[in-house]
Amino acid sequence: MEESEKLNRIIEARMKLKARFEEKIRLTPSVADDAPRGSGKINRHGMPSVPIGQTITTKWPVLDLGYQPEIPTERWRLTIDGAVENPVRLTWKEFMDLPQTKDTSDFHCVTTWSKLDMPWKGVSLLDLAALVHPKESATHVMCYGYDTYSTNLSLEEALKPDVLLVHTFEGQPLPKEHGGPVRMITPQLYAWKGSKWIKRIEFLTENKLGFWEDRGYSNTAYPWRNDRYSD
Ligand SMILES: Nc1nc2c(c(=O)[nH]1)N[C@H]1C(S)=C(S)[C@@H](COP(=O)(O)O)O[C@H]1N2
Ligand SMILES: [Mo]
Repeated sequence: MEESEKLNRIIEARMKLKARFEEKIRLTPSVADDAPRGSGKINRHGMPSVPIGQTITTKWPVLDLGYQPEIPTERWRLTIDGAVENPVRLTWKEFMDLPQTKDTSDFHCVTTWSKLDMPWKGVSLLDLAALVHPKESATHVMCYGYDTYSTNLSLEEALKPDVLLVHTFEGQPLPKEHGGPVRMITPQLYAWKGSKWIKRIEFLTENKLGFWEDRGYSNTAYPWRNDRYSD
């Protein structure tokens, strides 16, 4: 298939997915809360820029499971499978040939630090979904890291336009300690929802719990509701 035709197919599928999830996304708490808890000026999705209980840091702390896998880009692969019409296993080159998105967004860690205005570049999960065509029955994703981490998301959260698989931060390759070569980011949820060293995205037809969600963290993780732990 020609490059331009591939791109057109992704754009067409992206528009259909957008239409399919538009209403659900509009109703998510980080867009629709009428009494969001937090302070500071209102951010681009309508929430106070500093969620309740968070403190701004300019440093960037590192959180992991005590192990930082070393994945050279030649060995890196991204599998996207499960409830999709067209499962793929992408090489680095195939990933970098997909439409690239630049965005500046905020990062809220459940351990109470937030880092604002982080400039990223990567591939949107929406475009990756457009590539694999989620089945009508798909409702969630599970993301897996090379370090055995996992974390789950509903599709109305995962398909927001600022959810990216990033490889570049401040114009430089994403450092290994922060999940390089590629990690996911979820600016409208606590940051544990974004897997570092990402290797697989599995589309699911029902919700399942990831690593932290299974150990008492919230399934939903809404920063403006102080939604840190499951009850
Ligand atoms: N693969 C993987 N992803 C992960 C984690 C992890 O341990 N392994 N920790 C999560 C948590 S709890 C947070 S707050 C962020 C931290 O990202 P950072 O270390 O770049 O600040 O990554 C999330 N993604
Ligand atoms: Mo975290």
